[in-house]
Amino acid sequence: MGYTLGQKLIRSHLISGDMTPGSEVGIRIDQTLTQDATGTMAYLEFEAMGVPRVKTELSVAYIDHNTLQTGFENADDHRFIASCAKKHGIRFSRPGNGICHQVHLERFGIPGKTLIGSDSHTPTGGGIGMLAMGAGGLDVAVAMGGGAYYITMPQTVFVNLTGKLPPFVSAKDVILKVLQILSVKGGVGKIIEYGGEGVKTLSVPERATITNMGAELGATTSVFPSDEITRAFLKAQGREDDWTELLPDEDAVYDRVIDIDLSSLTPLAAMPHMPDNVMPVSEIGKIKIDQVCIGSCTNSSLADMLKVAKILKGKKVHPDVSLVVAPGSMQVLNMLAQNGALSDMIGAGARILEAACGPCIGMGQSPNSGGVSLRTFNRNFEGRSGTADAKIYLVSPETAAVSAVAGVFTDPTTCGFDISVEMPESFIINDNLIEPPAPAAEADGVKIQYGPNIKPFPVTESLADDIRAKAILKVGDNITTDHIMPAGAKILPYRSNIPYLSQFCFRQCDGNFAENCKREKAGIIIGGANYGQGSSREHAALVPLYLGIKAVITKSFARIHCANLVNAGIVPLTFSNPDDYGKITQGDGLLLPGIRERIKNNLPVVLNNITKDEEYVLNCELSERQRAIILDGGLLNYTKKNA
Ligand code: MIC
Ligand code: SF4
Repeated sequence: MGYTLGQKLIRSHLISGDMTPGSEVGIRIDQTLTQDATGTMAYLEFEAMGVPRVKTELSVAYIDHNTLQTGFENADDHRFIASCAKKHGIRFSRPGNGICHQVHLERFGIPGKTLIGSDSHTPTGGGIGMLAMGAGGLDVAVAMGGGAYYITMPQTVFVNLTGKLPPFVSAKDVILKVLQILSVKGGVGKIIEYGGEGVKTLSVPERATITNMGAELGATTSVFPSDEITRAFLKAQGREDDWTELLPDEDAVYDRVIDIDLSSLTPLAAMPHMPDNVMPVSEIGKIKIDQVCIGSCTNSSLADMLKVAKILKGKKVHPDVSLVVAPGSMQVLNMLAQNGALSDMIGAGARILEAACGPCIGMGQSPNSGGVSLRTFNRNFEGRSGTADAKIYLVSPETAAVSAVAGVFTDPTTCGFDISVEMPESFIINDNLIEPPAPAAEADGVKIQYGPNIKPFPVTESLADDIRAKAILKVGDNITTDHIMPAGAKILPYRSNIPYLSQFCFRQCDGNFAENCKREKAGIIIGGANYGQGSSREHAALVPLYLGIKAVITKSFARIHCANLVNAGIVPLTFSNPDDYGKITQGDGLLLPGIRERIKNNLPVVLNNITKDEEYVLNCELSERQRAIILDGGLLNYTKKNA
């Protein structure tokens, strides 16, 4: 029996475990990336581990999220990260150089290598055949220190692509189709592997759009084969030597096969407020729009931007629409400037932003009250844009640009514009915004620069014998980490200040959450299915930890968030009978008797509802390693103890 491509990549990096789906495997990590919103914490954790230099083949620290600099906080954090990078052997991608995933694909990604990043869209690298995964900051810190990264061995879904995309239908429509089929929880515990004849018709940026937004499926990662198209992309980046061919075995066995005929696809949109709430653009109707945002790690490649510029050339952005464009990297922006496409965008009335995440994470450009915003981004969770009642639709660059001119939601296949663009044979190679680390011999002399916004992270304690606390909060299905720990311009600058962040925790679900926690000093959260979907931010675990959350009991968890809870020493549990979820009311007094002994000895966990005088059986689906981490009170304690 042959191997899938994902299995081959895992096999070539396997450190521990057996590759049976569902069991834990430890993987050697070749490359890491961090971004600044999660990076400050990751480097504080790395510092706490006391490892002088990273042990990976390559580690890169990007600044791309917190670039607004409305106060000293961001700039201080940039300096802190820059000094850590210099000292510990990490490359530093300065603000303005672009979004981590776009830059990493252009300048550093290598087919066949493993990559983990403290950002959930790290699977973008799967577009060139990397095994690339999002992880919590602490997991990235451990990998930088030479430790393995642990995942539950995934199943594989094979997406068999045939045909060729029609004009005006794009890679974004492919991944929206997959989201429509699988939903935001359909990828949990799975690798989504793309193959079939249709793959040959997709360029690397198109593949990367698809693997990027595989994060919204909850998938462990997504991957494309590395072929001649990958080679041509790397050659254009001056990196042909980094190329190797990577294909699945011909007799590979997949757990599920999904057939998609690219030629049958039409433009799609994810309606407010979930990426899997997908409808054909042609059926949405001519809704009046207020804003269009083009960019983000999903759709900010040169190819995307050139198509947008071609649509805008010689036209005028509708007077009722604000169009903003954020190219994905310095390379993309520079090339747009050089070939005149930037002028076409500016001339039409586009507002050009720096190469960064920007509006995707609510860092500016919040829509007007109740505004309709079409975005080429990957997440449209309620409130994420910074305007609580805005309606965000996720679309392709083609749909976005055509609609910006029309002023109403428009199916681009009906516009009759010409969008044929020619891709250059080579890209501008200019790494002026990437700083190398100090040579090892000089590293000792580099001083880490801490700003006043950096506060120590919460102290964790080893697991108590029993947990007794109220059901401090009860929430429904598909709760995102944006619900748990919101981002946006007012909050994101405080990612290294957990006490300050804590006042915003769960604000959208229960405005009194933080106060209740402070009064009770301990709490248990009750959640529905796919709890913690979305980002990799470990703050969604560290802040609840700071507020005294001891356990989270749900119908099911999203992968990265569950790992972050374990790393923080918070016990993740699931209902053995999902109906028991309905029996608990917020405020009920709960007891997890003998939890320490039960976790230690891998015995069934029971939950006493003291208020209702009921008992429920819970699952604790943790590996032996994870149980040990929980007993020690989190990964940092565990790592120090076992170092
Ligand atoms: C996001 O898109 O939600 C983010 C901001 O990039 C996060 C990381 C973070 O919260 O810092 C992610 O996707 O992991
Ligand atoms: Fe940045 Fe948005 Fe991508 Fe997150 S999803 S890395 S905020 S561009």
